[in-house]
Amino acid sequence: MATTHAPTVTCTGPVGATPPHHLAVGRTDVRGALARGEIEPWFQPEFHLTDGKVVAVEALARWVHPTLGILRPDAFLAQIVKEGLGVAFTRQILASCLACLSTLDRAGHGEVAVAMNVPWDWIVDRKNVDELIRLTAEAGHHPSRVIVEIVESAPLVRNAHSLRHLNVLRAHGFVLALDDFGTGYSALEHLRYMPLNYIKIDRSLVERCSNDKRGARLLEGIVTMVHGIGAAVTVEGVSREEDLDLVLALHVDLAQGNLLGEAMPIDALVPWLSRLRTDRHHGGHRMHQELLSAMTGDQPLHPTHAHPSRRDRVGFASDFSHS
Ligand SMILES: [Ca+2]
Repeated sequence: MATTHAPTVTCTGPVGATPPHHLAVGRTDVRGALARGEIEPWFQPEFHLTDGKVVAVEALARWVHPTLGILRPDAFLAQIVKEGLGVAFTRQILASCLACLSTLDRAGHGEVAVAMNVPWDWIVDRKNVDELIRLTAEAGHHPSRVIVEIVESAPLVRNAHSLRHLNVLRAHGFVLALDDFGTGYSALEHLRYMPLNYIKIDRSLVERCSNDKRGARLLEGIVTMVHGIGAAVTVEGVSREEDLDLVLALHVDLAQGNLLGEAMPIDALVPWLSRLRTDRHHGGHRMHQELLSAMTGDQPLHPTHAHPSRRDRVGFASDFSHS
């Protein structure tokens, strides 16, 4: 939804640079930025929690601003929509996502899928759906490597067209996810009729849950419910060790967050994935080894860092179940 005042946005520097700080951004020239290619997707890894492998990367738009640094979508997305550039923006992100898959293929990471955020009103228009199918085929990628994350900032209108389009995408092999579940307009009712593969639980439900037994039990119930309809659960916003402990204990399927890997440009993603793979073989990546150890119950490879076993984590889950 468009805003009429200058928003306060979070702005971060390059990967590995200074921590986030806040800037006030006034009127922005998003049209020019799109034309100049200044707005591009960065990619955040999503880990499967049964084996610790990166199965997908989510495309998150970043405006590489010439003077203000790296701007997140809350600085410019509303303006893009306000200026009627939403479809062009999504098309541009899609093209970058397909190019990302080609780059990953060339680098030997053909097992990694890409997830892109798609507004509900984009799905409603059959032209967009057909374009997604066509461009994916032309790029030579199997649709199963494209995860469509359905997002909305207004109530979703259930109608025959949109349902048919979702079923068309599923029939072609695309992976469908409902984004930001548990907040805003992402309602329980959507789980009843949408042909979804994944439900992405909003970060707000995970934050503070490790210290909030009521919140953790709610999260546990959502995971059970989603598994009950045959879909998988992704949790966003895993940013602390306690968050990881919790999602492992609750049998969440996939996790994403700055603790596991921040969003990064494609040029940084490829060496990051390659380094992760190498370190996985040699036992050198601290975070990843801890993740693997936690999932398998193996002893961590870093004896100086005490890490609870899987059995301990089950006990951790029981704390929430019986309190
Ligand atoms: Ca998303």
